[in-house]
Amino acid sequence: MKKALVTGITGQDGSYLTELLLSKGYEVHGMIRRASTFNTDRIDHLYHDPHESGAKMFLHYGDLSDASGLRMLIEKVQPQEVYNLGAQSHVKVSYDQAEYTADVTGLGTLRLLEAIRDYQDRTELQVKFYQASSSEMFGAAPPPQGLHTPFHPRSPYAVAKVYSYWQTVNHREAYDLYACNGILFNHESPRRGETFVTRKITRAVGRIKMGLQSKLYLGNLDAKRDWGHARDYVEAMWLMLQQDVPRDYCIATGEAYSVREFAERAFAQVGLNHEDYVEIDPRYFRPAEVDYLLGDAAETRRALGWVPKTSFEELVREMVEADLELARQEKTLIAAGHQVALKGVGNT
Ligand code: NDP
Ligand code: GDR
Repeated sequence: MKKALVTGITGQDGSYLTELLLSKGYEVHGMIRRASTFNTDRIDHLYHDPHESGAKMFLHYGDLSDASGLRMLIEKVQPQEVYNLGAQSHVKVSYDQAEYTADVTGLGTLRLLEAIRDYQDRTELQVKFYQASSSEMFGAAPPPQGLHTPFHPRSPYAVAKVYSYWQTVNHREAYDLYACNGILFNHESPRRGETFVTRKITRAVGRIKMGLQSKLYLGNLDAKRDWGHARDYVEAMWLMLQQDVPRDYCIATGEAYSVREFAERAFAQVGLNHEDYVEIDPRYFRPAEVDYLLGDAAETRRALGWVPKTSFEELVREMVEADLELARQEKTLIAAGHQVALKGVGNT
């Protein structure tokens, strides 16, 4: 049985990847951060008490800022594959926490790569490594962006991802590590964090439709993104580690839509006009914006034999339907006298 270690297992991608790996018969070990509240909502449906027979997913405390902890974890788990999905992943937040983002999203990757290199050298057991690289690294480069597009990062987050990208390439070239960068364009789902724009929109659509919210405040509506579905994209991650030779890949749908178009479609799905509800609040503008991301993934698709299964229309529909149901449940709770708070999203 293959063993995989996943950092960022509690995130959107971590949860879908874990489902995929378990379905393929893997034993999955996830690194989670200690928090004063539970942060495992997205993977709770996969959890079995490790004392019971048949448990295939195991969770370990750890943090990308803690090199010795990472080393101990690799030693303990002895994985054949490591997926580094952990990161401070919010672009706007990276402006408020630039150094922290560099530490976790940038240096964290180096700490993990060094732990793997050391383990592999000593044991001669191969560990394949996946790095969650991002289309944000292309930043200001004009579309379409692909493997040959020079990076021009536009945020502390994107700069940290560029650092991790090159550390991954260098570990492959210098130490013969099986290490791949998956440069993934935006991918969303009903499990997307609520401060990313697609989920912020679909959450608001559900709540507005149910009469729980009256307005949706957004920033730059003109930004364009190449949006796919996270469930499809984690398949590409896994495929990258099943090839004979390690290399880098770009994963995208090849279609881009503006934030305004996403909002228009999401509101229209419940019979509402987005113009009646969306207001602009400059606090959501970024010091430097990434205007237009459109992926050129043709070569990667051929190499991996991968195609996205979910269209833009299906993605929006699935997210709106899920958030409508969530708002219905909230309404029922409120009617029963429970307090349901719209969680504070600050300036994100
Ligand atoms: P999420 O923000 O949903 O998840 C991030 C994960 O990283 C969470 O599990 C989080 O833990 C964990 N994490 C945060 N800080 C640390 C830390 N200091 N040490 C260890 N773990 C930490 O991101 P996604 O699932 O959307 O993305 C997965 C990865 O892919 C990220 O690296 C992201 O930057 C990258 N990426 C994402 C794209 C997208 O469109 N979704 C596109 C391209 C790249 P906790 O739950 O405790 O906060
Ligand atoms: P992004 O995603 O920055 O592309 O990073 P996000 O959804 O945060 O922003 C997309 C675009 O929407 C504009 N926007 C807003 N964004 C947010 N969050 N909130 C708003 O109110 C709002 N209004 C307009 C933004 O300015 C931006 O142009 C995501 C993350 O998952 C990264 O980790 C990942 O690497 C990239 O996608 C690819």
